Amino acid sequence: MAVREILILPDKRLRHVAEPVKKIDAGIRKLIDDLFETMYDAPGIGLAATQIGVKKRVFTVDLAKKEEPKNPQVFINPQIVWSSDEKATHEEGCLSIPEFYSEVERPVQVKVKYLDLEGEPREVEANGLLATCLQHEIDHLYGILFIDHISKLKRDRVIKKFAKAVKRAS
Ligand code: GNR
Ligand code: NI
Repeated sequence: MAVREILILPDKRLRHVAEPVKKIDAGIRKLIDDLFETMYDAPGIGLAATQIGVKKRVFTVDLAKKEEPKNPQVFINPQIVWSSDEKATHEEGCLSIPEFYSEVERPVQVKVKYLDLEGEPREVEANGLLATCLQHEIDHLYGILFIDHISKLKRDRVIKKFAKAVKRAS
């Protein structure tokens, strides 16, 4: 297990599109271990392989609160197969855009098909925070960030701020 480096905006690799996992082998299991360790270390409630520079359709989630027992969940080759017409707005953040938070409107409910760690097909119907998180993580696998869902004015402002931070550091 290893804590991996989380890519930060404007890293271009955050815009890469991930490829489906063909076989759940030792390499994929190691990737999943690293995703969990990196996610818990951050800490965050979800982490997509894209965020550690791996172009594979995998992400981890744990929505358990600090005082609750851990609830590690892994989603391999996830796909949204249904989303509600009803939308809701929730505040989102992202480990790849540290300390920036904004309200995002998304479908309230989604149905997601995916493979579990054993390669078994599964389906989950989610609402609330899990629905938000699943959509946020699946977006990452397509190179989409939550700032792509906010106003252009706000998005340009945050992109500019992170671009400046890179210049100052070099
Ligand atoms: O830790 C995270 N919190 C969060 C809060 C609201 C909506 C989405 C998220 S996901 C984020 C971790 C992350 O960046 N996952 O990609
Ligand atoms: Ni994120």
